[in-house]
Amino acid sequence: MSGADGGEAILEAFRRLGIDYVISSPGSEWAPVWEAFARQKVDGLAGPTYIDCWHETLAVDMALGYSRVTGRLQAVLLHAGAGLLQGTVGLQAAQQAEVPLLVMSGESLTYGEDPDFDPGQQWYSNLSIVGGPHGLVGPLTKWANQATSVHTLYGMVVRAGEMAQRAPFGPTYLNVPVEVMLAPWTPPAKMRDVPPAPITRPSDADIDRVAGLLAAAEHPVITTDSIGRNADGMAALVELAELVAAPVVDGHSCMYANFPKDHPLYAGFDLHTAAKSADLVLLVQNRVPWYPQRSRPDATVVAIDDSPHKLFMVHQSLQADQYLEGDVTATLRLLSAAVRARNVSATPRDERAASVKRGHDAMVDKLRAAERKAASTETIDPISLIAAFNDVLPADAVYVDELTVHRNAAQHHLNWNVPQSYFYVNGGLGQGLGLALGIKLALRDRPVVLMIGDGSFLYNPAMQALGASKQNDLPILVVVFNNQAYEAMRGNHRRYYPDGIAVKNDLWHGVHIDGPDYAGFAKPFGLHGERIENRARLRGALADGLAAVAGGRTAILNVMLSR
Ligand SMILES: Cc1ncc(C[n+]2csc(CCOP(=O)(O)OP(=O)(O)O)c2C)c(N)n1
Ligand SMILES: [Mg+2]
Repeated sequence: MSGADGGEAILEAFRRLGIDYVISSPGSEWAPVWEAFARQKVDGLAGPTYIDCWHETLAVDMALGYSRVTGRLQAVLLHAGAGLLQGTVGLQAAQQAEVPLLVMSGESLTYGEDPDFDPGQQWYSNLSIVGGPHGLVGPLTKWANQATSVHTLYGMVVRAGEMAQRAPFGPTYLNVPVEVMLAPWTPPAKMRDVPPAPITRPSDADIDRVAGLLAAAEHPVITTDSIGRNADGMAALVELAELVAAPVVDGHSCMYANFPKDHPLYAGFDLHTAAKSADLVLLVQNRVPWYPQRSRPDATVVAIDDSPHKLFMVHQSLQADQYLEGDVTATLRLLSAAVRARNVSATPRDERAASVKRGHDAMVDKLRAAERKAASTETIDPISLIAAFNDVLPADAVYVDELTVHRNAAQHHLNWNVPQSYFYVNGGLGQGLGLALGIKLALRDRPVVLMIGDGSFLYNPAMQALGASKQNDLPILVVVFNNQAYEAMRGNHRRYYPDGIAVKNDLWHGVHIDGPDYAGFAKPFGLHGERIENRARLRGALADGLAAVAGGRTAILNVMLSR
């Protein structure tokens, strides 16, 4: 590799880390990496694909979406401090979703004082950050630092990537000075392909102790927020739940399709009721089981997580009696094997399964009754919209959820039954479009539906995302749940001031949105758009949108809701 410099060191590190995509919202510091990408192409080398985005939020969120599906590390290149700051909402979302991500941006060390090198006067006049850009993102990352020299650069990129992929999973950040990237680089004599992070697991003794609790429990309950983060997490949870006939409840901060909705052991979202008579509760990757925290039932509580105490939370009250720490899917498989070895007696288990099924059937009857009621008007109730998804979209559709007041209805009524069919958009508003595009990048054969509030849509870099959808051939179905308001703000105002002046006089602040024609944004990009006001048109409009997506064009459906 004669003539190689720090840019080549970075790309070689990405190759060795097995990174698929380098997603960037560009800045002038990246010329050395672009040079290395040009060399990769000219020399016909295998390596990551480079994607340019028109906004940093979008770049981080696309990488985040891809990693939330694949669990695999991707790289994001942003610009200096300013671009990094635009990406920080996505960075916080990655931290909270515990997704491995390697984010980098640059600075200059010489500011024009080196007579032999002009980095560009912008670094001197505008771009410097006192303390370095890594100082901006310390609290949002697992590790943030400056690359100290071209000699350490390759190793630091590899290490930052390796760290991001170990529990607690999360983003790491490297500030790479321009001078470091431009310096000649001699590759180390030995370079290795980075092995995947090992699967960690609890001890046999700990597994056996919890298997004993499960075998002896009369009313075990399982609750999870995000076992669906692991591609085979759902199957592992089904196996264990069936072995002990435990109802499975989605937690307050349900982020994924964790358990098939049509499974007779699926018990909805009400942990408080489900756990009332429980003698054993398994928290399976559930970081916020009790709210309020005093609602913890009088049961033995076992927390199962790769890192139960979340470093990014200010307060967390698991109140666990026992812990199983390590890879959660592996732990569930080990638990299943240990329970099976104990020969749980069939009679109480089968009676319990029948009782849980009765509860499940009653819950489903209630949901269908609510859907029939919602279908009694000409206007579109949000429940009717979700019921229409269930009717029109295929079973493998992937739902991405950036809803607020309608999230409850979506989570209850959507029929997700296969892994990776639901992704909650965590972090601040404005991440949904990028996340959905990144998910589509990873799941090209499945239809991806973004459910998004009208207010949330306006927080997104929408133009930039529609451009990225077109440029990268990532067609998605965007459905705007349009209630012409930040309705959540009104709800909260009412909760704090139920008899207040605003309620009495119907005088609201922070609520009204005089929004644009959301479907109209499709036109400049040659995409599909429709505004839907009538329930009778709903299924047809969804089918047309889906057909546009199948034909390679993103569709925006602006659905006017009655509430
Ligand atoms: C970045 C960011 N800014 C502000 C908020 C506060 N916030 C939460 S919900 C919401 C309103 C969202 O409006 P919309 O998507 O229309 O949902 P609706 O309230 O109508 O259900 C706002 C402003 C936020 N969550 N994130
Ligand atoms: Mg709204």
